[in-house]
Amino acid sequence: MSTADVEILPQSYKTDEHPIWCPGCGDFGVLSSLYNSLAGLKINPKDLVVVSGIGCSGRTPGFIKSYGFHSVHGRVLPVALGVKLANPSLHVIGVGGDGDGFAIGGGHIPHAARRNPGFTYLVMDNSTYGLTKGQYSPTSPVGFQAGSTPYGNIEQPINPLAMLIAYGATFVGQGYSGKPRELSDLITKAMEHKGFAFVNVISPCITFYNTYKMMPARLGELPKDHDVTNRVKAFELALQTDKTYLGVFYQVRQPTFEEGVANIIKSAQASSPPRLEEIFAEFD
Ligand SMILES: Cc1ncc(C[n+]2csc(CCOP(=O)(O)OP(=O)(O)O)c2C)c(N)n1
Ligand code: SF4
Ligand SMILES: [Mg+2]
Repeated sequence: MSTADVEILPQSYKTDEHPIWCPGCGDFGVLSSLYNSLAGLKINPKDLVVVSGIGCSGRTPGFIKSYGFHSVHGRVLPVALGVKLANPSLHVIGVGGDGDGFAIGGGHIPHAARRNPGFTYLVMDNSTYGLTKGQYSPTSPVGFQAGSTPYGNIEQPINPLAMLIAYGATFVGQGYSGKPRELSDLITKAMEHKGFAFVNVISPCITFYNTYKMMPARLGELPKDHDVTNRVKAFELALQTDKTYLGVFYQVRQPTFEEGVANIIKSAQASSPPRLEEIFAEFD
């Protein structure tokens, strides 16, 4: 992967399009952290592809000077995997919301996690469907009141970190849009990771579910001596939902999907695969 040979600054990634998010939306913090990480890593915009789903968060590719694909609701992961597989030398980032990723797109998560493709998946988790006016989402708490749950949500929320650790993602972390410097460090680590890197970002929707006031009391640091390769411990920490821990919960190095595919191609090229006529002959 090449890095830019000219000086590159966070603002170098800004497009002419101004985000139309509500003033104060958490997604602004995520975007500025992302600009900082990209500049710190000196990623050449021509080597970057940002893939999104649908939602307020799904607008992100429009605000980053790079290749971008504002795809279909819930389909960030298969599209990003396809991009990475087509050209493994690209830096690929998938972005989307909690509804996009954990509701309609939830079925893709186990397969992305176990295949371990080399890209970063950022979920801007505001625990609501922001774009469609604040319905409850898979991460809304019990009791959440909205137009779709006027008597309060009765469903237990998904725990994204525990889910991704359980499914075998090789990098699992959590950040907060209100702590952009720490978030940028986390995104940088995720992008440097070789394999599937999942980052859940608490990114409040100030219009439909403003959690900014309650967040400071909830925030917690992961224990300094936490061994990120200890999956059981990472799972235990992910389950401690009385605090919102920020940082890297889990990280291990395992073969990536694209490395596996490259090996298959090598093996196939080194052997003499059956000719098509031979395969067809079997069905005669
Ligand atoms: C197939 C399909 N179903 C439903 C929708 C309507 N829809 C658009 S965005 C969205 C949910 C957005 O919530 P989330 O993914 O959390 O993103 P946010 O807006 O909160 O960033 C829904 C249900 C759609 N666009 N396509
Ligand atoms: S509706 Fe919520 S998530 Fe969407 S832009 Fe406004 S504050 Fe952000
Ligand atoms: Mg959302």
